[in-house]
Amino acid sequence: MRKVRTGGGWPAVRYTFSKAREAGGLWKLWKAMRSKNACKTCALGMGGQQGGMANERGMFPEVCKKSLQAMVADMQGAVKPDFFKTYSIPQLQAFSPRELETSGRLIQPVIHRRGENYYQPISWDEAFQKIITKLRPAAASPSRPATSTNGAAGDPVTPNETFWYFSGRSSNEAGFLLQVFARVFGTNNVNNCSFYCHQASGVGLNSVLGTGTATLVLEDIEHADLVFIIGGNPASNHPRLISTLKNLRRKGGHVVVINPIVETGLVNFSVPSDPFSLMFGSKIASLYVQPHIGGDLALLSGIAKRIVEMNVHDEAYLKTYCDHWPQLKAQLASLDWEDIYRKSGVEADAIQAIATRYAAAENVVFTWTMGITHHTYGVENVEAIANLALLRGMVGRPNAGLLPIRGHSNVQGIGSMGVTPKLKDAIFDRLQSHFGLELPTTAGLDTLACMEAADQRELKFGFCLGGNLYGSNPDATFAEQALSKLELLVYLNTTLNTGHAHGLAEETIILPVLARDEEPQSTTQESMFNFVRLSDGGPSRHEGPKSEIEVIATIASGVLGNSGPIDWESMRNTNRIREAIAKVVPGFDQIKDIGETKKEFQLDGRTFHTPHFPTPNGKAQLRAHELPELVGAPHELRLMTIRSEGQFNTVVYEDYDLYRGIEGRQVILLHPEDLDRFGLQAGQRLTVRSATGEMTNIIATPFEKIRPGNTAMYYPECNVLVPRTADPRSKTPAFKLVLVTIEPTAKPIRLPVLR
Ligand SMILES: Nc1nc2c(c(=O)[nH]1)N[C@H]1C(S)=C(S)[C@@H](COP(=O)(O)OP(=O)(O)OC[C@H]3O[C@@H](n4cnc5c(=O)[nH]c(N)nc54)[C@H](O)[C@@H]3O)O[C@H]1N2
Ligand SMILES: Nc1nc2c(c(=O)[nH]1)N[C@H]1C(S)=C(S)[C@@H](COP(=O)(O)OP(=O)(O)OC[C@H]3O[C@@H](n4cnc5c(=O)[nH]c(N)nc54)[C@H](O)[C@@H]3O)O[C@H]1N2
Ligand SMILES: [Mo]
Repeated sequence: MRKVRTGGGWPAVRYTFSKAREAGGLWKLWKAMRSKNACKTCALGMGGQQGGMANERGMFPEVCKKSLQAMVADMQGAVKPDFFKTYSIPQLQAFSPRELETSGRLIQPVIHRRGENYYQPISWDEAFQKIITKLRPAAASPSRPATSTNGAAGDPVTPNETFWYFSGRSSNEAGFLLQVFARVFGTNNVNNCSFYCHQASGVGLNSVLGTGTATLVLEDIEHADLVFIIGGNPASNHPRLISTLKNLRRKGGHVVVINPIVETGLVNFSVPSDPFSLMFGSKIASLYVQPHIGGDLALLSGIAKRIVEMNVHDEAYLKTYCDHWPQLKAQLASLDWEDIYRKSGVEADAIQAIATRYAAAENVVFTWTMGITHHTYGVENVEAIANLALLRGMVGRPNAGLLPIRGHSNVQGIGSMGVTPKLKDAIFDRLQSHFGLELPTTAGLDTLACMEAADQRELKFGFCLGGNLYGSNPDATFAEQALSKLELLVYLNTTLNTGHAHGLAEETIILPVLARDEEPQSTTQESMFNFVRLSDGGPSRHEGPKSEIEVIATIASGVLGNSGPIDWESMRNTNRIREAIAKVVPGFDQIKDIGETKKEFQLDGRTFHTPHFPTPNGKAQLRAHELPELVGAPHELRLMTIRSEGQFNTVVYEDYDLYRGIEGRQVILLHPEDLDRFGLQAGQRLTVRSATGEMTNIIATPFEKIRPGNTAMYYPECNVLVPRTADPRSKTPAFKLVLVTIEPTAKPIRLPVLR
């Protein structure tokens, strides 16, 4: 097995060339990568009008493996004409996520009906008619037959029997159009993948600061002298952040990593665009601390307690710009050190080392990812990070602040566009007044609640704008069952994923859509720094797929007609959608003529360089927390479910996890001490059990970089093990803390063959 001691580097460069071959040549890939479209992977915001491979400050070249993977995946050939005739549903179910992804680009709408073995081709017209008939309100459609001709699945549904799920790859325009349509249709069951991702960050930041996104811009990090990386693996998942960290280290700054796994790429990374770094590697972490999974709240509180004990907090700032300082101070003082060590798994000297670094720094940025949000106390985790930053006045000034490192390339924009069950008051009011609408006021359902309602047969129709709702869900067995109870489920996707094989309703339609850089018109995306980018679109690579906007506009005008308050037909034009966004979404005024001016912009009111926050009294609200117990009996392990280097969420590009050096995905990563403790051998086949499910024949893989007592497996394959337990405040499942037991898988009993 290749041993990798640094992230990035030559393997990343070699990878580029091998991907170029797959894409049909280096020139073709180069052209695609340089086109003026926002990057399709994470929300760091590469591309747009600065040209591909440039960051939002115009710096070039900025590129990562992920963007190549995503680009090459979109550049692949179409699924073979006989694909859906060749592979039955059981065969598709046996495909791995990688095999599904590499089956090719979807170009033809297909439908699967319960009881049949295969997906069948269906024309666009038929598909639209089916969906429209299902949704058309009785009153508005005298032409609809009174009784259904298609059995139960043909009966129309009422608005609150539908749900609308959005992934974070679609444009602001598609997101806005679909959410407005769903509301005018009559439901607030509108949600996005954020509920499985950074929702806790939005809720936590809002509770402390009254704003839900990063408080700073990219340039601020460049001038920071200390960056915290908490609960994330940006070396694999946000590689371009690593160049920023490398530069910061070179200038004498520091990086503190808090993560139960020592991630190779966070220790050393060879940045391919920097010759010196490429040759010799760059040190990333100055200090690496390994808490137990779920130990962050105790650890963060411990650091805060130490900062106050050392008297290096900013008492004047806390008194002037924050509420509840006396309460937080008293609560920190009351915490018991032994309790902190035990619950975090971090000892006094490590806490002291972090506090000392923090105390010595002038400009500090706190970043975090899924290791923080994927817990039942994800919101508290985020609040504790905010507390820690506020303690030294690091929020509301240049070169410092809070930065949730977002996942999908436009997940933040999708949120800004109002893809949440409850609309922000301002958006709600402006939508009503601008269009003269009457919007529903019923409580909408979050993502997991939609799945549960589907399981209760309270929902009958689902519409998924991208993503893989089945594959991203906790409790995969339940997810399959819940979706199977729907009458009609519509997927808009570019490629096949596990949802298309396992997430089957009575009738399931897959509509093939264009990727961002194939759109006939320009679209916009929002980065995690609140920067709005313009993507030009480009020529379609295949005949067949339609633009998401066209699909949504067709369905909306078919269901609601065009004589009402909104002329859905005219909404096929992205300029028209942007005019509406400018009128309705606060801060987005400049989006109105971005199609012409091409002027990308920073959203107003999102960056905080002075300590005045959009809370009712303008002050930050400090929050005190109880420390959660460290769970896990001696016979159990705490399991985190994570991504490998070679995947993007439920899409698996390759089975090898380069920086961790792990071959294969049906594995459980165990510290050698745990292997010994349970009397197991490396390579042995294990059964992994949780309260929710079990997996057999999982390979025990020694991994000395994980904190003993904790273990890791790859998502989405392991989602059968993840319970539906969610954070009550953000509704985010605890994907990073699943209690499991392990034992050798019993060998299959071989019965004698009777002759
Ligand atoms: N290559 C690639 N890039 C991606 C994605 C991808 O799948 N592949 N997905 C995108 C998306 S949608 C997202 S949300 C992001 C995800 O980006 P990340 O959050 O970085 O990804 P995960 O693999 O979920 O994260 C796990 C990290 O959290 C650590 N961790 C686990 N539990 C804990 C804990 O209790 N405490 C602490 N402190 N750390 C913990 C793990 O050791 C691991 O390093 O990446 C985005 N970018
Ligand atoms: N156990 C476990 N579960 C998790 C997580 C975890 O860490 N552990 N992470 C969670 C997180 S952070 C997230 S964000 C979710 C991910 O949840 P989702 O966003 O729902 O899933 P993805 O796998 O990103 O979706 C991939 C699909 O998007 C489609 N696609 C790609 N580009 C486009 C496009 O331009 N338009 C359209 N319409 N479709 C497109 C492709 O067909 C592809 O199959 O999973 C969550 N689930
Ligand atoms: Mo995510």
